[in-house]
Amino acid sequence: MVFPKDFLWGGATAANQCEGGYLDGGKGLTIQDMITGGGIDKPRLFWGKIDESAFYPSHEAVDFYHYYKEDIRLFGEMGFKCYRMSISWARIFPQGEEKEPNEEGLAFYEAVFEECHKYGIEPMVTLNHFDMPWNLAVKYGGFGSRKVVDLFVAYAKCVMEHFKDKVRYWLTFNEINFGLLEMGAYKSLGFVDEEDLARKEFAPKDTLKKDLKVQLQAMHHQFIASALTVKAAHEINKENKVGCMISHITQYPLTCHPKDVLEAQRKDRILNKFSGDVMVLGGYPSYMNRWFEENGIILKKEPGDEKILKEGCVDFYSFSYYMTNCATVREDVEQVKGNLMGGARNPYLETSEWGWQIDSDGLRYTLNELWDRYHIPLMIVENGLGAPDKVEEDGRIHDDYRISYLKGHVDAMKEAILDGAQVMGYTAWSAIDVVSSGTGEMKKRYGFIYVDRYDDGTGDFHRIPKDSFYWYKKCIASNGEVI
Ligand code: BGP
Repeated sequence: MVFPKDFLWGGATAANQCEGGYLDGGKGLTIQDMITGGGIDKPRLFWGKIDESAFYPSHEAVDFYHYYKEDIRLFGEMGFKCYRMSISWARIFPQGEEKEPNEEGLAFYEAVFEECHKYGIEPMVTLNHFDMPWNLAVKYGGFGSRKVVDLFVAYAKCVMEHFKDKVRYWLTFNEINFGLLEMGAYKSLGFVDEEDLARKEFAPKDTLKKDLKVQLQAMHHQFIASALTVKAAHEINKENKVGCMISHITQYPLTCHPKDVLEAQRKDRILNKFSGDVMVLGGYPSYMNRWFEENGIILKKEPGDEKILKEGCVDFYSFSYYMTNCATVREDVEQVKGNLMGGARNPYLETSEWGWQIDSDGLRYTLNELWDRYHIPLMIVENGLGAPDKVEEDGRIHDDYRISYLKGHVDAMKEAILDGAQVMGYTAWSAIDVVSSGTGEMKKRYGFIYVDRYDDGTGDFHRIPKDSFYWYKKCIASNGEVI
């Protein structure tokens, strides 16, 4: 058997994309509650307040808030060993800065964890998956302010204490490297862009943000918040394991021209490796010095920050993996879209309907690279295919395209383990259909379970296991041997 016997097979979701119940149980507004649904060519709208006549996908999402028992039962039926989910900060501290937590919010997650344990499912909790309380974004400019570090750490400590007997695995920030990009400035760092507000459109580009100085300072605050959380997690329960979570968009040189090879290395360092190096190795890598200098970035650090980073190294490296991109110094090449950012088209790869390049071999390559670099357990906490599934006449969803995508990636993981990488788990994105993070659509489905919910707000939320549900069940039952 190639996969270790305690391998964490499962699926992932995020609170803002699945829960709904956006004001239920005393929850406060989050930055996600303020942007409307969109589509691949349809911008999402943003007024900085809620317009009752518009459709906001996070408000009801797929109503996990009320369906969690049924959903977790289905996860149990698939044989999940692990369910990666997130706690919504604003369910616990509605404005982000109360002195006491909201008991109803804690009770909701308590019930969710109990349900997981009933089926032998280990919860893995992301503390912040793109849904900062709206109040913190408006009042403090999100992580731009050092004050938000304290507020985040207070929240993290509160939930880690409260659930210390129920949760072993924690992730601090989802795709922390996203903060470098223009899109991530809002979702990850909590910056409200005056230009977006003025044109009433949430339309950030998938490029590096122009205001890198402010962004890097905010990311520094996140790194400090994350390191303090890791330290606290170990003090609260020495069995706790905390991971970083990086969106790893592996970069290949488009050609073997040495300039393209260097360009791929440059992009890989800035976009992928930088955040992981800080969180795993406990300090800023030297290759960033030059880039900081060239971009006029001088971080404001407090005395003791270096020590905090050193003492707050993560226990495992987790990442999302959807695709690879090509890097080149040439400008006249065809581009493709992507998860967080695009790149040059790879002529050897097919793309999904949303233009993301599918590359299972790239996962093997990435796992090997990461293992060689860090030598700590690796976990793929997101991987999957967004597709517009259809309920067929027989009432079922025949998503063989998704099965083939997942098969390829499970097989790649197996090869990487044989190559010598230590991989501790795999939670596919997504456990159940959820609202898409990028476009805010329901049409872009990833789940093993179909949800009757559509982009015009119709649907009765009933659940239907897809063909991939039964495929994954067999895969898990055989510990990855039958795929
Ligand atoms: C990652 C996010 C997820 C998820 C996924 C798929 O960046 O962590 O929240 O949604 O991408 O992206 P999308 O939903 O835009 O297709």
